[in-house]
Amino acid sequence: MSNRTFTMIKPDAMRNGHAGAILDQIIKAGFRVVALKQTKLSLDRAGEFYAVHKERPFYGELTEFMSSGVIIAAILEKDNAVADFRKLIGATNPAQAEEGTIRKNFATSVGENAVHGSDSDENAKIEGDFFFSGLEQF
Ligand code: DAT
Ligand code: MG
Repeated sequence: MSNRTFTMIKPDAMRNGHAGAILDQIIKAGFRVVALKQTKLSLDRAGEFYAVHKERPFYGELTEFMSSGVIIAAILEKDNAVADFRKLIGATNPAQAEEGTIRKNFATSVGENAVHGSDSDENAKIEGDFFFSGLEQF
Protein backbone atom coordinates (compact mmCIF):
# COMPACT_ATOMS: atom_id res chain seq x y z
CA MET A 1 0.00 0.00 0.00
CA SER A 2 1.27 3.42 -0.99
CA ASN A 3 1.86 6.21 1.54
CA ARG A 4 1.37 9.04 -0.93
CA THR A 5 -1.55 11.15 -2.08
CA PHE A 6 -2.07 14.00 -4.51
CA THR A 7 -3.67 17.39 -3.87
CA MET A 8 -4.53 20.61 -5.67
CA ILE A 9 -5.26 23.96 -4.09
CA LYS A 10 -8.08 25.07 -6.38
CA PRO A 11 -8.56 28.47 -8.07
CA ASP A 12 -11.07 29.75 -5.47
CA ALA A 13 -8.63 29.22 -2.59
CA MET A 14 -5.78 30.72 -4.63
CA ARG A 15 -7.86 33.83 -5.47
CA ASN A 16 -9.04 34.16 -1.86
CA GLY A 17 -5.47 34.15 -0.52
CA HIS A 18 -5.75 30.85 1.38
CA ALA A 19 -2.84 28.94 -0.20
CA GLY A 20 -0.38 29.62 2.62
CA ALA A 21 -2.84 28.74 5.40
CA ILE A 22 -3.89 25.54 3.60
CA LEU A 23 -0.29 24.39 3.11
CA ASP A 24 0.41 25.21 6.76
CA GLN A 25 -2.55 23.07 7.88
CA ILE A 26 -1.42 20.19 5.62
CA ILE A 27 2.17 20.25 6.92
CA LYS A 28 1.06 20.60 10.57
CA ALA A 29 -1.12 17.51 10.05
CA GLY A 30 2.05 15.54 9.36
CA PHE A 31 2.25 15.40 5.58
CA ARG A 32 5.65 15.76 3.89
CA VAL A 33 5.75 17.60 0.56
CA VAL A 34 7.19 15.23 -2.07
CA ALA A 35 6.64 17.62 -5.01
CA LEU A 36 4.89 20.98 -5.41
CA LYS A 37 4.26 23.53 -8.14
CA GLN A 38 2.03 26.46 -9.07
CA THR A 39 0.52 25.92 -12.50
CA LYS A 40 -2.63 26.46 -14.55
CA LEU A 41 -4.81 23.85 -16.25
CA SER A 42 -6.17 24.47 -19.74
CA LEU A 43 -9.82 23.51 -20.24
CA ASP A 44 -8.65 20.37 -22.10
CA ARG A 45 -6.21 19.33 -19.35
CA ALA A 46 -8.89 19.91 -16.69
CA GLY A 47 -11.23 17.72 -18.75
CA GLU A 48 -8.60 14.99 -18.91
CA PHE A 49 -7.91 15.16 -15.17
CA TYR A 50 -11.63 14.88 -14.34
CA ALA A 51 -12.51 12.47 -17.21
CA VAL A 52 -14.14 10.07 -14.71
CA HIS A 53 -16.85 12.75 -14.16
CA LYS A 54 -17.49 13.33 -17.90
CA GLU A 55 -21.13 12.21 -17.75
CA ARG A 56 -21.96 14.17 -14.59
CA PRO A 57 -24.14 17.30 -14.91
CA PHE A 58 -21.48 19.46 -13.23
CA TYR A 59 -18.61 18.43 -15.58
CA GLY A 60 -18.69 21.65 -17.66
CA GLU A 61 -18.86 23.85 -14.59
CA LEU A 62 -16.09 21.84 -12.90
CA THR A 63 -13.65 21.95 -15.82
CA GLU A 64 -14.29 25.65 -16.48
CA PHE A 65 -13.72 26.46 -12.82
CA MET A 66 -10.58 24.33 -12.56
CA SER A 67 -9.09 26.11 -15.59
CA SER A 68 -10.17 29.59 -14.43
CA GLY A 69 -6.99 30.47 -12.56
CA VAL A 70 -3.73 29.22 -11.15
CA ILE A 71 -3.62 26.20 -8.85
CA ILE A 72 -0.99 24.58 -6.65
CA ALA A 73 -0.44 20.87 -7.35
CA ALA A 74 1.39 18.71 -4.82
CA ILE A 75 2.27 15.13 -3.95
CA LEU A 76 2.14 14.45 -0.20
CA GLU A 77 3.54 11.64 1.94
CA LYS A 78 2.34 10.23 5.26
CA ASP A 79 1.31 6.85 6.64
CA ASN A 80 -2.23 6.15 5.39
CA ALA A 81 -1.95 9.26 3.19
CA VAL A 82 -5.06 8.88 1.00
CA ALA A 83 -7.53 8.24 3.82
CA ASP A 84 -5.94 10.65 6.28
CA PHE A 85 -5.89 13.44 3.70
CA ARG A 86 -9.56 12.89 2.76
CA LYS A 87 -10.32 13.20 6.48
CA LEU A 88 -8.27 16.40 6.73
CA ILE A 89 -10.07 18.06 3.80
CA GLY A 90 -13.61 17.03 4.80
CA ALA A 91 -16.76 16.39 2.77
CA THR A 92 -17.06 17.52 -0.88
CA ASN A 93 -19.80 19.96 0.13
CA PRO A 94 -18.30 22.37 2.69
CA ALA A 95 -21.73 22.78 4.29
CA GLN A 96 -21.40 19.11 5.33
CA ALA A 97 -17.68 19.21 6.16
CA GLU A 98 -16.64 18.67 9.76
CA GLU A 99 -15.43 21.57 11.88
CA GLY A 100 -11.71 22.18 11.49
CA THR A 101 -11.41 20.51 8.08
CA ILE A 102 -9.78 22.42 5.22
CA ARG A 103 -13.01 22.61 3.23
CA LYS A 104 -14.93 23.81 6.28
CA ASN A 105 -12.27 26.45 6.88
CA PHE A 106 -11.64 27.64 3.33
CA ALA A 107 -14.13 26.35 0.71
CA THR A 108 -16.68 28.57 -1.02
CA SER A 109 -19.30 26.06 -2.24
CA VAL A 110 -19.67 22.43 -3.38
CA GLY A 111 -18.24 23.34 -6.78
CA GLU A 112 -15.55 25.70 -5.50
CA ASN A 113 -14.33 23.64 -2.60
CA ALA A 114 -10.74 24.84 -2.11
CA VAL A 115 -8.85 21.54 -2.41
CA HIS A 116 -8.65 18.23 -4.23
CA GLY A 117 -7.62 14.98 -2.58
CA SER A 118 -7.11 11.63 -4.34
CA ASP A 119 -9.68 8.93 -3.53
CA SER A 120 -7.44 5.83 -3.85
CA ASP A 121 -3.77 4.80 -3.95
CA GLU A 122 -4.14 4.01 -7.65
CA ASN A 123 -5.57 7.45 -8.47
CA ALA A 124 -2.98 9.18 -6.26
CA LYS A 125 -0.24 7.70 -8.46
CA ILE A 126 -2.07 8.54 -11.72
CA GLU A 127 -2.81 12.11 -10.58
CA GLY A 128 0.71 12.77 -9.26
CA ASP A 129 2.17 11.54 -12.54
CA PHE A 130 -0.26 13.83 -14.42
CA PHE A 131 1.65 16.85 -13.01
CA PHE A 132 5.13 15.61 -12.07
CA SER A 133 7.81 13.55 -13.80
CA GLY A 134 9.48 10.77 -11.83
CA LEU A 135 12.57 12.94 -11.44
CA GLU A 136 10.50 15.63 -9.67
CA GLN A 137 9.11 13.24 -7.03
CA PHE A 138 11.36 13.24 -3.98
P1 DAT B 1 -14.24 15.12 -4.22
O1 DAT B 1 -13.51 16.30 -4.79
O2 DAT B 1 -14.63 15.33 -2.79
O3 DAT B 1 -13.52 13.82 -4.46
P2 DAT B 1 -16.01 14.31 -6.39
O4 DAT B 1 -14.88 13.46 -6.87
O5 DAT B 1 -17.34 13.66 -6.21
O6 DAT B 1 -15.64 15.03 -5.01
O7 DAT B 1 -16.23 15.52 -7.39
C1 DAT B 1 -15.11 16.19 -7.94
C2 DAT B 1 -15.35 17.67 -7.88
O8 DAT B 1 -16.49 18.00 -8.70
C3 DAT B 1 -15.70 18.22 -6.51
O9 DAT B 1 -14.56 18.49 -5.72
C4 DAT B 1 -16.44 19.47 -6.85
C5 DAT B 1 -17.20 19.09 -8.11
N1 DAT B 1 -18.55 18.65 -7.77
C6 DAT B 1 -18.91 17.47 -7.19
N2 DAT B 1 -20.23 17.41 -6.98
C7 DAT B 1 -20.74 18.59 -7.46
C8 DAT B 1 -22.03 19.16 -7.53
N3 DAT B 1 -23.11 18.50 -7.08
N4 DAT B 1 -22.16 20.40 -8.06
C9 DAT B 1 -21.08 21.08 -8.52
N5 DAT B 1 -19.83 20.60 -8.47
C10 DAT B 1 -19.65 19.38 -7.96
MG1 MG C 1 -13.05 12.82 -6.18
